Amino acid sequence: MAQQEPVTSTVEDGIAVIRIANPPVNALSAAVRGGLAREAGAAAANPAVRAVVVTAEGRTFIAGADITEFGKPPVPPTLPEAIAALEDLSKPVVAAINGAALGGGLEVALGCHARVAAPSARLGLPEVKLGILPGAGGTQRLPRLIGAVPALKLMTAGDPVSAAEAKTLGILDEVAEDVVAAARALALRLADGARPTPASAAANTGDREAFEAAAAAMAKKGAENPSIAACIDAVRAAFDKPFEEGMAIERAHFLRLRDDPRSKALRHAFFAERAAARIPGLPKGTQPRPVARAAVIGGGTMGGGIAMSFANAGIPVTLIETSEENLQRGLERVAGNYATSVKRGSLTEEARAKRMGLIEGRVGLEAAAGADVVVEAVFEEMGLKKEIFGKLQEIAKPGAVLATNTSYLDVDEIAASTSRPGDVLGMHFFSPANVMKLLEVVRGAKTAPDALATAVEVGRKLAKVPVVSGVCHGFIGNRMLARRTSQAERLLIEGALPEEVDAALNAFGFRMGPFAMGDLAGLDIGWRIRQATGKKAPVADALVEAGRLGQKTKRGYYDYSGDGRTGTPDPEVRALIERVSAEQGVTRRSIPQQEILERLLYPMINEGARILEEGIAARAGDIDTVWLNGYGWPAGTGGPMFYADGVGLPGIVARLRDFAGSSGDDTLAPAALLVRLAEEGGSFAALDEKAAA
Ligand code: TC6
Repeated sequence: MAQQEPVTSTVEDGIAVIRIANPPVNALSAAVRGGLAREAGAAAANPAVRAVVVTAEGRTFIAGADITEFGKPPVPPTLPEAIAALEDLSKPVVAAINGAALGGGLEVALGCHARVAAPSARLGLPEVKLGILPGAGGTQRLPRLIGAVPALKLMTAGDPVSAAEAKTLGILDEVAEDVVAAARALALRLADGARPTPASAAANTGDREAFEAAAAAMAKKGAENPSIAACIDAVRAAFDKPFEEGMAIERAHFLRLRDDPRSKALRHAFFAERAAARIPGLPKGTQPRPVARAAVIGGGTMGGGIAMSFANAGIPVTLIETSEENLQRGLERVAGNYATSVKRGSLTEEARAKRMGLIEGRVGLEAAAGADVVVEAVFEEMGLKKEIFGKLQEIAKPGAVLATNTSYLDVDEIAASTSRPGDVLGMHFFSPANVMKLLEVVRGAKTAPDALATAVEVGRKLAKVPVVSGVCHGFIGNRMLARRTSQAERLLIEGALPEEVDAALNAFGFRMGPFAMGDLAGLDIGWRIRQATGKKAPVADALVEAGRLGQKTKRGYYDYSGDGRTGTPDPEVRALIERVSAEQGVTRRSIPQQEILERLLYPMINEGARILEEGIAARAGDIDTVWLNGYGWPAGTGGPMFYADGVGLPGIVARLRDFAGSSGDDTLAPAALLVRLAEEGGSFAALDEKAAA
């Protein structure tokens, strides 16, 4: 079947309206770029055309370059060429921005001679989030149009702004409900007057010193993030060089960054996150159940954070506790969190009042009766959870989704305590729940398809990144984390120190290593779980037994007696670790950083492979999405499974065999799937592609 032409134009009353229709988001594919250049040429050649309007169909104006084309052989025209075809027209060209104008989409608009946007439109240059920089003139036109400092801020933050903000910044000429009508009117006015100055020739770059100060303030970020450094360099050229030279500098940065492994990893993360939203095995036409109201059982830190997530999304929520006293404590914590946000300037007083108004506190489970989704967030105790779900079967209204926020307990066992297991599933939020993006949605053996679809949809409404997991101890994230935790403990016993282990992960890109993280979370959490499950971790147990619970007691793996938050290595801990090594009959040795890294990461990758072969996760990309959004895995390496492909699976298999052999720990032996992929020359990415086809 012939592909429908994605760019068309009609001429009416002297105006050519060029329309882009390339669903789902009007990305700038080769056909769109070619269509824009062709229609620009047609408008130039048609004497009946006095002015041009560029607009698009659907909710988006243009979401940017077609990211799926990166890494494939280039097809002309390039985007800068297509934009030049519009900008170079001697007739005025007005962008009618009907929805999001992102990346190359905003660059198309900047190549037009004027811009009108719908009030709901959002405009931004998110390229840094993909490890690149605006590569179609954004770094040259935007500074010339609105000033180098605001332009640099916009492109280095990567977050879009509203139409109203864009108008204030000077990106837009008008904001109007009927963008095409407003753009037509503006285009005619421009056709009657002098030719407007294109952004490439505008002279608003502004004060050089202010720019250098802004650039200096970003120097640290620039050192960590090559995209930011490139943005600074390219925008500087807007002061120093003619437009064409600036364009060449931008292009060189763009091509270099696009082909860098870091950008490939970030693009993988983008698509993996979107693929995770597709739930495999749902019957066709499964619709989520309507959700107008939520209830959260348990007003602790977690429950309060979950209630805030609902309120932040505009969903009324009942926070339920067992006593008036606990309820007040929970509500006060929530109120305190919001007050802090107002103080920091990240929340307006009006929004705070609205959100608090959506949270109703109640004592007693009966208050869950009106909710369409109930999230239980009480202690990790199976007996307690079963009791609550047993009661909920009577209290919750028919069709309500009954979710547990357990982080490792058996969701099927919880479901079995009700007469409606089809409504039961896990919604595993990450702490702090109002901030962290990840939501593991745990699909029980009896979870109804529409209950599952509801939980995923609710997750999206809460601005979370939902990933579906099957039932197993710890689900996707914590099950893999457990492998890292036990290796971290082993490394201490064999000869490493906490600061060496943490440093290896910091060097890899994690903000926090396992021990700094443990101290922050509280070492008693893991200790309690080990007590309940009969597991041992000699070093961690000894620390807890010595009253070293982490930051909250000012002592854990590190000493926090300074400011309470900065840990320093503690000779007492070293002595304690050396004592445990001696007790275990281990002769301590110095362990190189690379070995530490491999010991921490490869067993996690191995567990990820088992999670895949058991069908707990549907895709390797889902595992990456979990780690990128819930555990601070460094984005530039794409997540554990993507990283494993890059390292090479045969090498990982060989190392795991070494580890298993030298430790006698069978859990370190490579998973069958990992071995098979390594032997076949396969990869996790190829496995996902095959599954998607
Ligand atoms: C750039 O512009 C560089 C220019 C220089 C060139 C020289 N390409 O997010 P959703 C797909 S870099 C290809 O679920 P939403 C997406 O994969 C780019 N595909 O929808 C999904 O496909 P699926 C700078 C894309 O309504 C479908 O569209 N731009 C692209 O929640 C729906 O997406 C950006 O970084 C793309 N550019 O959000 C913007 N974008 O259904 C990236 C989306 O097969 N995009 N898809 O899974 C977004 O931020 C969001 O998609 C959105 C819409 C806000 C546009």
